[in-house]
Amino acid sequence: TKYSSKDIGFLGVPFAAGQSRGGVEHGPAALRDAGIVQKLGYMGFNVHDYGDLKFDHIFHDPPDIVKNPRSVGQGAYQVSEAVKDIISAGHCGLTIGGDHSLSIGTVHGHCQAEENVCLIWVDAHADINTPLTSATGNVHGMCLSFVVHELQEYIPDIVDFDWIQPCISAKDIAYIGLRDLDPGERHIIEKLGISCYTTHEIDHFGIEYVLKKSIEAVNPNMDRPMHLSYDIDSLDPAISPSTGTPVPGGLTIREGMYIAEELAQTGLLHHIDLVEVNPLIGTKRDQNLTIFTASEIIQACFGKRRRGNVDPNYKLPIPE
Ligand code: 4U7
Ligand code: MN
Ligand code: MN
Ligand code: MN
Repeated sequence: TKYSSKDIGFLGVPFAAGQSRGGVEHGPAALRDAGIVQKLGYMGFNVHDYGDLKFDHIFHDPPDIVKNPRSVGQGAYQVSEAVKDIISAGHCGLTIGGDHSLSIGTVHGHCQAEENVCLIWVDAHADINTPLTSATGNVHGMCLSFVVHELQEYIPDIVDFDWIQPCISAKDIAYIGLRDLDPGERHIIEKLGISCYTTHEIDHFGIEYVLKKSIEAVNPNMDRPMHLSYDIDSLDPAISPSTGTPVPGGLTIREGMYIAEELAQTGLLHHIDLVEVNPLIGTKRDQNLTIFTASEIIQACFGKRRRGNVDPNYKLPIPE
């Protein structure tokens, strides 16, 4: 199948077992209620709605080395199968979370469907703890460790995680926006040489330089399909307060939009995750603001530009 930039495979993932706060499972419904499917339609996309995944409630899921291992392991498997179908159908995937543990599934499914995928991870956090370096046991802070080849000797056996095939190398990952790293994560980034521009580097070099270098790091010839995993907590809590692990000093809306607009212009984004919107956190204003921010970022990822968009065949109306 040939990839079509005009077709979006939309998938809701109402999933929360990768972390400890209730509400993040309502992210897909909140963005649907805000009209995201229609907005992408107005932009000229054919939106193929794959619905929201349904997860069996697992009554007996005691912690292993991680919390909720069966729920996360089985849930991420469902995500992987769905994303594999979406990418195999030639669509550009859009997955709305849900907590970030679902990205085990999106990255895995994407890599099953096409070769040579590279990854841009926009987040306050590196999400690359191993189950043994994690201080919390929450899988949303470990998702990358399960899919990165170089880390496999550090990953213990976990019930319902045995289906995961590592599929990404350290050189295929570029981090942007990090500002809250655990010691094990900092060690892994340095040991494996992962491209990493924290908010410190954004302050120093500016977002334009940081994004250019990040793209060059993973896609120097601009010939690889790109997977963008966008954690809403990468942005400053002033514009995205309703999220489970907010960290002060985040990306401005302009930096966040710049990343999305520029990546859209590459024409190489084959899958986008937008995760960690928790519509139950904060005031009504906080919730609406966070959902609005997420909706604008998603549209920018699909080509909506602040400079304005116009059809090349636009005709100026003439008075009668
Ligand atoms: B998110 C944390 F300890 N590092 O591992 C952990 F600070 O998907 C946070 O980026 C992880 O929101 C945050 O639990 C995961 C913690
Ligand atoms: Mn995060
Ligand atoms: Mn994250
Ligand atoms: Mn978070």
